[in-house]
Amino acid sequence: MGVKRGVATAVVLCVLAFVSVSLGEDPYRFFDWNVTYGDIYPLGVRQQGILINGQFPGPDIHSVTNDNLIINVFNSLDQPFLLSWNGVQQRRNSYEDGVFGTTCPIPPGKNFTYILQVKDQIGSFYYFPSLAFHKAAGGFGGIRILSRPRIPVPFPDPAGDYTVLIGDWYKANHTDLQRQLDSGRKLALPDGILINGRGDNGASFNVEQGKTYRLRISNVGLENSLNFRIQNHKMTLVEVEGTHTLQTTYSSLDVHVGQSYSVLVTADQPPRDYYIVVSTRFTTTVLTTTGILRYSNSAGPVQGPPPGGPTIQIDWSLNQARSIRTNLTASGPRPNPQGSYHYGLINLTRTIVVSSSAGQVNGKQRYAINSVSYVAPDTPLKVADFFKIPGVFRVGSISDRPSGSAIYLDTSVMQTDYRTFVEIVFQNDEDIIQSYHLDGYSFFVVGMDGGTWTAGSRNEYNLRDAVSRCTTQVYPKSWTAIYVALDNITRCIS
Ligand SMILES: *[C@@H]1O[C@H](CO)[C@@H](O)[C@H](O)[C@H]1NC(C)=O
Ligand SMILES: *[C@@H]1O[C@H](CO)[C@@H](O)[C@H](O)[C@H]1NC(C)=O
Ligand SMILES: *[C@@H]1O[C@H](CO)[C@@H](O)[C@H](O)[C@H]1NC(C)=O
Ligand SMILES: *[C@@H]1O[C@H](CO)[C@@H](O)[C@H](O)[C@H]1NC(C)=O
Ligand SMILES: *[C@@H]1O[C@H](CO)[C@@H](O)[C@H](O)[C@H]1NC(C)=O
Ligand SMILES: CC(=O)N[C@H]1CO[C@H](CO)[C@@H](O)[C@@H]1O
Repeated sequence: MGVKRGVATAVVLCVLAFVSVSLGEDPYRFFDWNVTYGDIYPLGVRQQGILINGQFPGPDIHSVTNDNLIINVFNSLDQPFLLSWNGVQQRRNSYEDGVFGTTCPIPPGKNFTYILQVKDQIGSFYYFPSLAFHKAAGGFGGIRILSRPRIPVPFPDPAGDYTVLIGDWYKANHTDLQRQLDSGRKLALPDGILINGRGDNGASFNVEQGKTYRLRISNVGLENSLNFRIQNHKMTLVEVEGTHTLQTTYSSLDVHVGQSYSVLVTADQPPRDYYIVVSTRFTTTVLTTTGILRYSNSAGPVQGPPPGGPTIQIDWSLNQARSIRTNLTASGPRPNPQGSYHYGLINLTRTIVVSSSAGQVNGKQRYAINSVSYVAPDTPLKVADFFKIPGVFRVGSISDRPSGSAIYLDTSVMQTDYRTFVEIVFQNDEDIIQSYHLDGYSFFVVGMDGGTWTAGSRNEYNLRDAVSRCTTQVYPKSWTAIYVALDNITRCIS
C-alpha cells in the first residue's frame, strides 16, 4: 500500500495462494461509488480533484465488526484506478486489497465490486487510491469499524464522532508530481496542509459545552509527519489502528503518514471558537494549517495565536511513540498470534532486515528497499501465481538483509513460510522519516530507537503491551522493529 514516501516502491513478501470468497451470515452493507474528476479549490486555486460521488474527500465507510462491505466502484476517470483499504485485514481474500501486487486496476469506464469483510476488527482506518499519485488529487475517505453492540468499549459513548483526515497537499496535479520524479527531481516542500480537504480555517467541528467527542485522525498525505493539537484542549488517546490503548492524555499528537489515531476531546473550556492546528514535523520550513473547534453556544471567534507545537525534535516524538501502549484489560478483538495472546513469549522463526534508500535510476528519482526499487509487473503477482504464469516474478529477487549495493529495478518478491512468527527490522539510514505499512496485517511495534539495529537492541523491546497496528514510523537515522504472525497469504509491504 503506497505510503512509503508516497512513491511507487514496494517489497512484496509472498506466500502465495488463492482463496475464494466465502461469506458468512454477517450483515451486508452496499455502496455504489462513481469516481470522477471535478474542480476543487482546497488552497484557493482551482485544481482537478478526484471525487467519489461528487465528494472530496470521499464518503466515510461506517461498519461494525464482521460486516460484509460490498463496494461497487465505477471508474469514470481516463486512467486505470485502484482503491486500497488501509488497515482492513482482508482475511478472506487478499485479492480485494486494491494494491497493484494483488488486484487488476479498474480500467477507465469500467466498474469493479470490492467484497470486503471487516472480520474480527474494530477501529479507525481510511481508504485511498493506490496508483499513479491519484492520492495527491483525492479519492480518500475514512473507514470506521464499531464494536458489536454487546461488546463493551473502554470509554463512554462520545456525544459525536468525527473523521479528521489530515495531509500535506500540492497545487501541482498528480500527473505533474509523477513527472517531477520521472525527471529525476524529488518532491519539493508541499504547498500546504489540508484538514478534511480544506485549507486555513476551512474545516470546523461543532461541539456542545460539557460533552466529549471522538476524533478519528488519519494522515492521508504523501510524505510529511504532522503534529495535531487543539487550542486550550487536551486529547485522550483511546485507539490506534484497531487497538484500544492506555488512555493517556496529550496536548499534541504526532501522526505519521498512513497512521490513524482516535482521541477523546471534552469541550470543557469557556464557550467560543478554538483553533485546531496541524503542522509539519521534521521540516526546516514548518507548514501549518488551522481548523476550528466551535462551541454551539460560542461567544465569539478564535482568539490569540494558534498554539505552537514540536517542530524538528525527534526525541519528543520517539518518547510519545513509546508511551502509546495497549490497554491489556480493555475488551475488543485481541490479536492471538500462534494461538498465544502473549506475543512476547513466542519464539521467532526468522529475522528480516530492510533498509530504505533513495537515488536515481536511468535519470528518474526512485526509492528502494534493500537496494531494489519495485517495478509493478503488467500481471498482478497474485494473478501470476494463481494461473502459474511464468516470468512475472522471481521468488528471492530481494535479499532479507541490506546489501549496500546500488539501487536497481526489479519485481521484488521475498519468500516467507506460512504460519511463521517473524521479526522485521526497518533500518533507516537516511535523514528523512519513513512510514511502513503492511497490507492486510497488524503487527506489534516492539521497539524503536536511534542508530543502527543490532541483536543487542532486542534488550529494549517492549514484549508486554506494545500496540498492534498496521503502520509504523521509522525516524531518521533510526530503526523500528515489529513482530508479525504470517497467518495468511500474499501481503505486501510498502
Ligand atoms: C458518473 O458521473 C459521471 C459524471 O457526472 C456521469 O456521466 C456518469 O454517468 C456517472 N456514472 C455512474 C455509473 O453513475
Ligand atoms: C458493474 O455494475 C453493475 C451495475 O451495478 C453490476 O451489475 C456489475 O456486477 C458490476 N460489475 C462488476 C465487475 O463489479
Ligand atoms: C483500560 O480498560 C479498562 C477496561 O475498560 C478501563 O477500566 C481502564 O480505565 C483502562 N485503563 C487505562 C489506563 O486506560
Ligand atoms: C496538470 O498540470 C499541467 C500543468 O502544470 C497541465 O499541463 C496538465 O494538463 C494538467 N493535467 C491535468 C490532468 O489536469
Ligand atoms: C522457545 O524456545 C525455547 C528454547 O529453544 C524452548 O525451550 C521453548 O519451549 C520455546 N517456546 C515456545 C513457546 O515454543
Ligand atoms: C484467519 C483467516 O481468515 N485465515 C484465512 C487465510 O487464508 C486461508 C487460505 O489459505 C483461508 O482459508 C483462511 O480463512
